[in-house]
Amino acid sequence: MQHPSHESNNKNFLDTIPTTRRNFLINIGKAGLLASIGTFGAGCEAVNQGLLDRGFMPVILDDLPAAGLPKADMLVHTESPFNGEFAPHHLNDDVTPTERHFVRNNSGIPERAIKYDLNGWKLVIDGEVHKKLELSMDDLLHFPQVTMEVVLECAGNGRSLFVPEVSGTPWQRGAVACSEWTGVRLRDVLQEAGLKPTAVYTGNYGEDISNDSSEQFSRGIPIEKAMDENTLIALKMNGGVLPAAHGFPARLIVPGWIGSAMQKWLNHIWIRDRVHDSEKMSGYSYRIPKYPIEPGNKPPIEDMQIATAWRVKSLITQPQASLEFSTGHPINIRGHAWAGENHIEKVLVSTDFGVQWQETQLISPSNRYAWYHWETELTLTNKGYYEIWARAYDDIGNAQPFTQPWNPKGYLGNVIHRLPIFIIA
Ligand SMILES: Nc1nc2c(c(=O)[nH]1)N[C@H]1C(S)=C(S)[C@@H](COP(=O)(O)O)O[C@H]1N2
Ligand SMILES: [Mo]
Repeated sequence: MQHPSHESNNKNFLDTIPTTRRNFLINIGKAGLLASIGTFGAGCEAVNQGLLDRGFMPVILDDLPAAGLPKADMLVHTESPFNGEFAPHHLNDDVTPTERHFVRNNSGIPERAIKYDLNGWKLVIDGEVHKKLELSMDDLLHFPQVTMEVVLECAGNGRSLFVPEVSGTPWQRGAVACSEWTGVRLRDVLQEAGLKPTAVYTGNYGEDISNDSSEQFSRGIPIEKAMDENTLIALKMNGGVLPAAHGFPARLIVPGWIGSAMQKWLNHIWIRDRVHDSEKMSGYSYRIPKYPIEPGNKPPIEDMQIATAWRVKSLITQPQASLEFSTGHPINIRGHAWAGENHIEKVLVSTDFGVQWQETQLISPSNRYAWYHWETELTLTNKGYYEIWARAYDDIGNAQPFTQPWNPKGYLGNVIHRLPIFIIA
């Protein structure tokens, strides 16, 4: 935990902001590139004036280089909005460097973030509070600053492993990371505003702009989780300024919970007297069936519930998949494990498709909600094709499944990681 003085912190903060860059917006039509328009507002105007065909909306193209995207070695799923992840062997670090953190955007990166522009920015806290707050960055830096490592994982991580296939970004295993986040406890800010007894949920809003007809991306968390000492309004990532792609100037960090709870480009927290009922909290969005369902089946909406904490999970980050090793040569196996609100008890590995399992050495996380590390050494004495399987167990009796239980949107996938290797004579 750090409590730097306001002055030094603020100076650091401004020193690390990169030079101003520009983003742009382009409209792409049936006939290809139609027009280049300076601002999103102008784009909307073009639509309003009927300059664009019906059903033909502007597509926001972020200035990706200005936002530091794509990152080197990234597997890019979509550029607009930008979504990209890393192969597991790129995630071997104990603390994920910023340049290896996946990026998941539902819409365009706000111009303010790309320009690292604090001008006019404030964080509004309103709704079921005694005192509405409008906090500047300076105001936020006056609260005690807290630093912790936190696993951040998209609810759809592992979606590509669902059978039958589900729609949505086909994340493999890399929409997860564990970086170091610094910021203010959300609790401290909510206490300053004074919660009314009617406060039950947050409604989180960011400055991102929607590039289709859907509502602006907004999710929320129960007041109990908002008041947890580990829930942060993060202002820094890995000791540096919060990058544009990761939510400059402020984002929520909601440890143990799915990434969508961690609103980026945060500028408004509406304290609700009911469960937040935005589009992304409703229907099949970020919701899972209340009971196990047959793969391919879609339960009625009333049988869906909000996805919250992650399930027990592990990742093999070493060796890289499909490498060749010689017979009798010891192989170092390493990875991470995490379990949402729970703790990891052990991680076992198998090289014979789950017949026999062996213990690994478990290394405790730096703080609650950071990932655990595990490692072991294996020697295979016969040539052939092998798979290293890793299976994590949490402290309340759960372990990773061998095949992926199914849900309509491919959320909370935690099937065991199978890593192929070849042993040659
Ligand atoms: N404002 C805003 N916040 C957002 C999102 C978004 O599209 N807009 N995506 C969410 C989702 S679904 C995830 S998984 C995380 C991803 O955070 P990252 O891009 O820093 O990895 O941000 C969350 N916060
Ligand atoms: Mo996500």
